[in-house]
Amino acid sequence: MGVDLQDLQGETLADCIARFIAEKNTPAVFQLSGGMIAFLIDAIGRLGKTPIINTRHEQAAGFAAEGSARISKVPGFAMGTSGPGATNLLTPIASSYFDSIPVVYITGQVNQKELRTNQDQRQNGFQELDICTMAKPITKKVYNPQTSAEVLVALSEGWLLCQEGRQGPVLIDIPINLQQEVVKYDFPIPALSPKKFELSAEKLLQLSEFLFAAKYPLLLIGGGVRLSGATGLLSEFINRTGIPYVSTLLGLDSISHTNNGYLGFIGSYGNRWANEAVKQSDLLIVIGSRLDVRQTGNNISKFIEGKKIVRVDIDDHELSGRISADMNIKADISDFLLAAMKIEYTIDSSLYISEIHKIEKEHPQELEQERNLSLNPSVVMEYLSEIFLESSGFVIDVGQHQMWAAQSIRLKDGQRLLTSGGLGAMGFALPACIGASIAKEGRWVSILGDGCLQLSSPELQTIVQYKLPIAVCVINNGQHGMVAQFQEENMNGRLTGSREGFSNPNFQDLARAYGFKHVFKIGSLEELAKLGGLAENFRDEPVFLEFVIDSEAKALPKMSAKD
Ligand SMILES: Cc1ncc(C[n+]2csc(CCOP(=O)(O)OP(=O)(O)O)c2C)c(N)n1
Ligand SMILES: [Mg+2]
Repeated sequence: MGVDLQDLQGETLADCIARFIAEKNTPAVFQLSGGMIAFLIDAIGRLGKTPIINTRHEQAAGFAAEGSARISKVPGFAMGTSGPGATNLLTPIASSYFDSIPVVYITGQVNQKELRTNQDQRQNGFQELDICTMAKPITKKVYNPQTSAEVLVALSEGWLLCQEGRQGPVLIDIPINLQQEVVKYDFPIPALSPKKFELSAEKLLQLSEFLFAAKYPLLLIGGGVRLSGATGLLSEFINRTGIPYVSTLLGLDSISHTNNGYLGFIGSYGNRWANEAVKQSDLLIVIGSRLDVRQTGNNISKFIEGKKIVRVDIDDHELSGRISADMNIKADISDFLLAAMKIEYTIDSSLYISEIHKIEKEHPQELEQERNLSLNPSVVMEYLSEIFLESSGFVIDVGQHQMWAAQSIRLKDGQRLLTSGGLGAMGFALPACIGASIAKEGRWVSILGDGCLQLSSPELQTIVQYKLPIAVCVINNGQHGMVAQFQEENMNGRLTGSREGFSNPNFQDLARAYGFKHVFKIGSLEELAKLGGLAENFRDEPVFLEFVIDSEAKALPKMSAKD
């Protein structure tokens, strides 16, 4: 397997792994302890080069590693012990797979002597569990090494693989007896050749024909732009060509929100004017988005009606997915933009842009709500963008509050917005915000619903313990609002399990019990207005803000099931 023979003077495999991780400069290893990873964590601790961040749940460790990787661009590391520690990692593994985030997940495994000998035996060792089979469909690759040399190969290959092409997680399951072995080999250097792309002259010609024939070209920006590190190139492309643009949920932080050509957030819960911009466009260039149902609605023919569609994606499985385009370009987005900029093309879209902004003025987001609310969630989001204008970014959970945030938060250029896209996992925001905050200094803002907080509240302790400058913003509508809205529309208003039979603790008391010193409850516009003045007091400290929202507030406009 091409390993370099070297005398490593008595280093154990655990020591080698600790050294490997330290050399990679990942911001931290996120973990919850357990016997089967104790040697690994001990080695990382003794080496003292990589911070170990203890979360209160392995799921949180995984989400935090994902948050860290999204921000630092260095793959994250999350660890959990065998059995329940490993199964608790499955949700973040799926999350990083669907959103293409490079994370190395390491699970401890029982001693090889304790492993079951046949697949019909349920379990042999205590907490023995076949995590590799479970994680296989939600990783780029699982590694089930049998020797310490194979662990080294797994780590060096997995490290590259998670970042190569379409990024995503890998899992390495390491038996405890191997961790303690004295290793005679150093890490091999695996050969993974990055695939390069060139836009063929023929495709370039077709693209330019599409562009010159179009009256209303529009760019649809997805999460792939950030992933390929193409945000700078994209803004150059936009400035050069003058093509206006809309964004998907995951694309929101790859584009400028202050440029006049930004026509909003699209999709089932998108801004009315953004969806109108898509409808009116006659050439839609989709960059790094898989065009899932949340973006196009159920009615695909309505979505594609009256326009040519060009799709650019690194993954051809996405290109052959739900929407078939007039032209598919399999490419890394940076490579595509560089090639596309060779086309001498600009367009004056000012009329189209002003038509769309007119709709925005006539139907402002906050007036989409059906009735007067004591606190309008869109106004809260606009306000949060203002008072946290200087923050490094926003990390949003899953539910109505997620849509309110996506519709109304106006990002400053460079500011980040993270959320759980493909998996839509409640409980993502708080731990992912912890990871983001470990990866990059500055104020971070986590926006989460009352339901989501109850999936992740133990991580309030992690925030306080590590003194992270996170503003925890809870949008408390006393329910699983997104489900209640769905039930109201589809189940004759029966709200079983979402509002009925739902309860919250006193979040103010909870936050104080965890040691938050700055704890506020905001239930009216007057109280909201005072918040800006208070912000000075909690500049770099954890702060807990609870916004009380009427349970009747909805995520609107909403495409109907027929759209
Ligand atoms: C782990 C998980 N369980 C269930 C769901 C289904 N779900 C989607 S949104 C939602 C409600 C979220 O409640 P809350 O955090 O209060 O947000 P709200 O919709 O009220 O703003 C639920 C239960 C999910 N997405 N993830
Ligand atoms: Mg709620």
